[in-house]
Amino acid sequence: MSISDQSLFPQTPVESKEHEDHYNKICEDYNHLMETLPKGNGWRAKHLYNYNGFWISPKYIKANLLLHAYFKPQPTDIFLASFMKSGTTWLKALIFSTLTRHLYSFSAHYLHHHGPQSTFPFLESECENFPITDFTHMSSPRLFATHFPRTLLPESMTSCKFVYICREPKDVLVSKWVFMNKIREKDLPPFSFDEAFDLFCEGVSNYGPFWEHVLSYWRASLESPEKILFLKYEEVKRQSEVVVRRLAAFMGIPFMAEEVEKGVVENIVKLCSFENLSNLEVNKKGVEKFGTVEVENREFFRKGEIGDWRNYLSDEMKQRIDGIIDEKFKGSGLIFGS
Ligand code: PAP
Repeated sequence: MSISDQSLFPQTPVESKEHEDHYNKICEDYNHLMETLPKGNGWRAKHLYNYNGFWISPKYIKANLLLHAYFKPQPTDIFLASFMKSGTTWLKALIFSTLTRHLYSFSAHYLHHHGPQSTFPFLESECENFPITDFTHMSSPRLFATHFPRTLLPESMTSCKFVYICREPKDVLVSKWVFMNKIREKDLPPFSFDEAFDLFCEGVSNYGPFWEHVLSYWRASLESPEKILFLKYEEVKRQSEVVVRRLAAFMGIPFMAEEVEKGVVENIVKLCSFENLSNLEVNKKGVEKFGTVEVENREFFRKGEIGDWRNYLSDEMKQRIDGIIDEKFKGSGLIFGS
């Protein structure tokens, strides 16, 4: 199938001739665009395309065009942004349970029977349903997750609050390679760790380059710290309760002293821990659909550790990737522990 084939995206029914023309124009723009974009090796599918400096799948390039055309942010929206495999699932659970702490008891919690993925619509997949989907049915504050880098988002979204989670790049690489192999298209040849490593170092992986993604939010967080809470996986791991309190304050719902005394923060941390979530039936057996791609919930819970890269990277590989990361982040003020 040609990449510019419109059948890749179902014809979206639209309400009026004007809307239809608008939607068709976006499809046409997309088709023209795809003929011009540089191509690189894909991790899940055969190719990724370089769109405004980032390696994105065709489907999500179209999603990005639709996002720009149709998405209407509300001032109270909260976005969770991340480079893939940086701790998104964990943060979904933490943010959701912090926000809804007055709705659920910890003994009969929503997350006991629903995967964390279900708490945040994934913007890229949802965009496939524009202009039918408009998210106006969602109650405020609406929660959305995205892997798009900051610079690919519509300007109108930048006035909303964002939580950004990043993670040590070698652990991201390993986690991403394992995950992509699980969901890799079946007709493609095996995808070795060596190949993934080289591509990652060249910046070629979904939503990469890693460093440009992280820096896009890091710079924005320095400019508007009240709008972007920039977190690291490693600090969430080491100081979970401190982070949960920061999250609550950032979202405008700080914990009251009585809540802290009653152990609410501690309970949220326990509920969302890797040990607890990964052992729930829903996360062992459940399946989540992202557009047309189905993923088993258990694939989002692998080890949940810091430093697993040591089991995959040689000394030489470590030095190469650390060298790239040091150079790319030089002068930014952002450091990753290793
Ligand atoms: P995504 O980009 O597909 O949404 P994301 O949730 O960001 O994935 O990352 C998955 C990683 O977070 C996995 O890391 P690993 O491969 O190194 O193990 C997963 O195990 C880890 N993870 C998921 N939930 C938790 C959690 N509650 N606590 C700590 N780590 C977690």
